[in-house]
Amino acid sequence: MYSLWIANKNYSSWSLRPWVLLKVLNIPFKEHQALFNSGGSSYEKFTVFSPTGQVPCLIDDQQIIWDSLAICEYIAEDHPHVWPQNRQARAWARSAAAEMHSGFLALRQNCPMECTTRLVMPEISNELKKNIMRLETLWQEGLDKFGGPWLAGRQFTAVDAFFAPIAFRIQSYQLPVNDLVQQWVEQTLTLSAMQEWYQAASNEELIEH
Ligand SMILES: N[C@@H](CCC(=O)N[C@@H](CS)C(=O)NCC(=O)O)C(=O)O
Repeated sequence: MYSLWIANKNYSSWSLRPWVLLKVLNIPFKEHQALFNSGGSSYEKFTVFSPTGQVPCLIDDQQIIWDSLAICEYIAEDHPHVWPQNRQARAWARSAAAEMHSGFLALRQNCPMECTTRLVMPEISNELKKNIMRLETLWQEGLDKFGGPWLAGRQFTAVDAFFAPIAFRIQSYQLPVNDLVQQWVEQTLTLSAMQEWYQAASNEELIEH
């Protein structure tokens, strides 16, 4: 069985991606949690199981996979429904997930994932506005092309998992998004896997940054 190492559910957006994917697709795994050190790096603690000193990290027998995108691709080799069946949808989903993996910097930096936080952003920078507009364009395109209700079609796939932390961020910072994105946010937040994550995040001790 897969072993998935994650950090604090309240903060670790990268951990959420493979975790929610495995949960929603009902793929069995054993969860291991290593909590962030407060006020400093967790590198020493995390290198015990992860070569980069970062989470998430998947262990499958002797095989170690240490990056959220690589983890989803590894799981997809055993479980092809991680990505959409349709080739066009799969190409789109992979592109959008990769874009999330390497982009959306303003969104990540200005609105770090803190599931239990609620605050209104005093100001939305131009860079953040551009990221929000890009989300809206992606949503329009995915839902128009593949028919929804998930980003690349009828099933929740890895592209939805990659954007799942955005649902918590939009909720926490009350970001102004159009109805299409808001609807996806609501359906994502009501998934039992997301509620389980949120509940566990609420029970964790808060870390002072
Ligand atoms: N590209 C990596 C990024 C992983 C990453 O940045 N993880 C953060 C936590 S969400 C981490 O482990 N940070 C270590 C620390 O804060 O000491 C991935 O996709 O898995």
